[in-house]
Formats: sequence, structure tokens, C-alpha cells
Amino acid sequence: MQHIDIISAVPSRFENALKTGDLFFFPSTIEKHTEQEIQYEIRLCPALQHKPALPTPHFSDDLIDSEITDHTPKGKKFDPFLPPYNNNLHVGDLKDEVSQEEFAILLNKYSVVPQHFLMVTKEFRSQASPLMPHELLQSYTMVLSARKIGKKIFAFYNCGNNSGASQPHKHIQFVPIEDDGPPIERLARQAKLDFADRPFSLTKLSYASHSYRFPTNLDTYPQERLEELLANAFLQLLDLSISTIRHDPEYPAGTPSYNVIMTLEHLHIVPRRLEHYTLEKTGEKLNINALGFAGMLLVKSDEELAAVKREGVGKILRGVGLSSVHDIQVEGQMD
Ligand code: B4P
Repeated sequence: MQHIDIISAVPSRFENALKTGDLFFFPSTIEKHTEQEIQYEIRLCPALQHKPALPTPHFSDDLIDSEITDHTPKGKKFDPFLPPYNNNLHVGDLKDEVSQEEFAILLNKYSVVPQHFLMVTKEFRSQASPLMPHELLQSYTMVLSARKIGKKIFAFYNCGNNSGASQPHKHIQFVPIEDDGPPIERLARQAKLDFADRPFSLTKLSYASHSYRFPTNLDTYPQERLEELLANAFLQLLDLSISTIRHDPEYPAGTPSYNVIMTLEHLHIVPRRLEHYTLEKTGEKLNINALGFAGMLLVKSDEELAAVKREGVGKILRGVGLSSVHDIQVEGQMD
């Protein structure tokens, strides 16, 4: 299937899966919340309290499908991202012609935002592994194809044990954007850059984040050149994230965790230290994924909403992220 066909099919496939009961939709309300001149979005979704609990797996680079995720009724372990797929959630397949890697496009079975979908590797690959050039290319082409038919989406990837991911099988997620992009994008757009092709940091943020601005004419790039640019941008941001992590003597051992956010205009990587933030008064754990670092928090009760506002989104994100150690705009490959 072509990217445009996938994007065009998602709305009707979403409605159908909802009707057949193969997809669960959890209604929510959004509150805008401003701190230090940054406008965050806090989504209150009490219905998620009734989402079936899926066991938290351990991530590793060499996981095999028999070792992962939840259990079927017979007690056999089960990976929801391996074929055969539920026909009502499976929108279609994509193939990267150069690497020959195949992906399945699945509707998010537990959807908070309508038309949220996933691109999963057909063969098991680890969610703790970095995005490969062809995965960046396929993701960006999806975002670009949406724009070509008047739709706005962005991609995110929760990488590693402490990134907020709950599935260890490699999956990149896509969600529609309602207005002019997620909060981090509005901030990134305001950044004045001295060097167009170098990573930069958003200094208003309370935590380390590394961003790269794409050239405005990426839609005219031939595939090979586009893949090279995306891979290069990703590597520079990943280098900076690893370098940020190396400044933290208490960083957990093992493969580093980080969140990736890809919009039409920017790529962002946010290194992660912890999966959950523990709320001070209640001791409850708040799960933060890449959407949290896009500036979109998710809470499941009025009490959690009040606690998040009381403690502050900036403090919460800093709590699960790292301190910024790099200059505003730097060349990649720093110590
Ligand atoms: P992960 O990378 O593993 O983790 P996640 O997005 O943080 O979702 P999680 O599963 O931890 O759910 P949570 O309660 O935090 O993503 C796995 C994805 O696969 C998820 O989207 C999951 O729903 C989906 N999935 C699982 N089993 C599936 C199956 N059999 N078939 C197809 N898809 C399957 O959050 C609940 C939901 O809200 C998640 O979708 C999450 O992405 C979304 N969300 C979180 N913050 C949000 C925000 N601020 N705004 C809107 N949505 C938000």
C-alpha cells in the first residue's frame, strides 16, 4: 500500500473497527495549561482507568516473540504486533523497497485520540533499538503524505525501558494534530537559528531536549537524499542525547531510553531517565511517553489533574528527563 492510501483509509477503518468492537475508544477532555510561557495540553481521560491491564515486559535487544507481552487464555505468550493481525485493525502493509523491510499499519486498539495508528515491524525488532534510516524515511513520508492530502499528523517513538513504552516490539505511532502542532512544535518554530543544519536546544524547557529543523523543501528531495538527511539528523540528536546521559552519574544501567517526536518541520529527541513520575502528595505514578514531551500530558482522574497542575508540568517532565548540559546550538558529536 502507498502512504497516501493508508492515510486516506484510516478514518473509515477507524469508524468500522469502533463499530465492530475491535477498537476501544476512551473519551477525554483537554485543558490548556500555561507555565513559564509554555502552553501545555493536559488530557483528562477517566475512562482509561477501565482499560484492561497489560503486563509490563522487560525490554532487551535480543527479545524473541516467545518471551514477550501478555498471555493468551491458554497461558501462551502473545505479541499483538506479530501477524496474523485482526482484519479490522490492520489497515495494510508497507515495504521499504531498498531495505526490503516490511511494516504493518495497525489502528491503535486502545485509542484516546481518534485515528491514532501504528507502524509496526512485520518481523520482531526491539523497541530498545534506534530508528533505522528506512524507518525514518517511511515515518517522514507518512507525515508528508498526510499533509499532501490536507491532513496533519505527527510521529512519535518511545525507545527503551524508561521511555514510557509498554510494548517491546518495534512500533512508531502517528496521531492527528488538531491545530498548529503539538506544544513543543510551537516552541521549536519560534527558535531563531544561526546555523540551519545544526541541532538546537529549546532553552525555555526545564529538561534536556535536542531538536533539528528540516529544510523547507524536503518534499522535493529524492528518496535517497531524504533518507540520508533524516538519518544524519537523527544521529546528531542521538549523539547529543547520549552525551547528555553521560553527564548523569546516576543514569540507570543498560540501553539508554529516549523519546522521539517527528513533525513535518522538526525532529526532536528527549533523553529519558525514568519511566514514571511519582506524584508527591498521593505517591501515584504518572506514566509519561513521547506525547508528554510533545507537551501533551495524560491524566486519568480529576485528582491526578489537580496534582499535575500543583506540582507543575515542567517539574514533572524534568523529573523523568535529564538536565540540559549543551549550548543552545551545537555541532553534533559532543562529549
Ligand atoms: P507504547 O509505545 O508501548 O506505549 P504508549 O503509547 O505510552 O501506550 P501504553 O500502552 O503505555 O498506554 P497508556 O495507558 O499510557 O505504545 C503501544 C501502543 O500500542 C499503544 O498506543 C497501545 O494502545 C497500542 N496497542 C496495544 N495493544 C495493541 C493491539 N493489540 N493492537 C493495536 N494496538 C495496540 O496510554 C493509553 C493510550 O493513550 C496510548 O495509546 C497512548 O499512546 C495514548 N496517549 C498517551 N498520552 C496521550 C496524550 N497526551 N494524548 C492522547 N493520547 C495519549
